[in-house]
Amino acid sequence: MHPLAERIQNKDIRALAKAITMVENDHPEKLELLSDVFSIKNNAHYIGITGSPGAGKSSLVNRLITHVRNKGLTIAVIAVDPTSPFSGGALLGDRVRMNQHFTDPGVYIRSMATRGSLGGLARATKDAIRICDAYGFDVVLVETVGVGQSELDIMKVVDTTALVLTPNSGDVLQVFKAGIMEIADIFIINKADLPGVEKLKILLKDFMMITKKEEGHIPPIVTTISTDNVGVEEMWDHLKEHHTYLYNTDQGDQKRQEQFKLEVQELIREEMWRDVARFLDGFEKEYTIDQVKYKDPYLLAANWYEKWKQEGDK
Ligand SMILES: Nc1nc2c(ncn2[C@@H]2O[C@H](COP(=O)(O)OP(=O)(O)O)[C@@H](O)[C@H]2O)c(=O)[nH]1
Ligand SMILES: [Mg+2]
Repeated sequence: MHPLAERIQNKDIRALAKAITMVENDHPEKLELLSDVFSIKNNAHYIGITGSPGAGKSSLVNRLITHVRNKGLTIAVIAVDPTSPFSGGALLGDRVRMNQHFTDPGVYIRSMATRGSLGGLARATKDAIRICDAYGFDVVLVETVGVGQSELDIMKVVDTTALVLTPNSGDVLQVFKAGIMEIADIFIINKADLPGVEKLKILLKDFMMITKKEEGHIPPIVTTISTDNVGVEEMWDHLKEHHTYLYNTDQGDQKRQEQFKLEVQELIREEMWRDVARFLDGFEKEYTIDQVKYKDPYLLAANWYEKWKQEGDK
């Protein structure tokens, strides 16, 4: 077994942090480590929290941490920031807010960004989730910053996706366009102290009619006021309920099977892309940018592809 995997299994928190950094940096031993990590996973509940910036995700996560800890469970939180490692602001605010949990060994908080990882942020996030799972956390929660394509990718790797909306913000349409409506397992109307909750509920139900699946889990709508700790228990109960559904029904089984298939495909794609990238790196030196400028891109791509295949056949 990879020494880091062994240390993670023995609850060495520094090994956990180091392993996640290796994943972010696409370390050469990454796949070997992850395969060992996978063999010691403990089946934690993977939860994703998504929603527009300012919807109250971090405030809710903070409340949830306390709630989960009171139930005697441990929790890892991964804050994903696809923009850059320099964004600071939002995450810094989160850190201050979540500060109260920093000395609790049952809580681990980590922010993630891609630093050129080939598989992208969603891939790195999934690997980080697995690492936290292997360490033995009962719950691994991922918080994203917004509702774009990378959020959508990330939400495809968790068990349960909670979508946080706020009354009168108009973010429903944005969320709908991003395709997040379809993958949400739980809708949360946060800031329920503000007017417009009933209107949003009606709107949500309309959208649910459009995106409705033929069978399976019907996403519940939960209202919360995270600043006053209202609705957090209900939110947690619904998250758990969905987890139970995943493990006890055919549809849940099917969903997990789909995710597994997708993941294998993703890993193959990443491996192949690694090859292609290496090839292109070398090949670009032969075709300088000046030569490329006025050439037919289709022809050039076909040309490169042929060369790549020949390389592979050798
Ligand atoms: N009125 C009200 N404000 C809230 C509520 N939840 C969060 N906020 C505020 O909304 C702002 C953004 O919250 P934050 O948790 O950082 O949102 P995030 O960007 O989705 O993580 C903060 O100023 C919070 O205090 C709520 O239930 N009601
Ligand atoms: Mg936040």
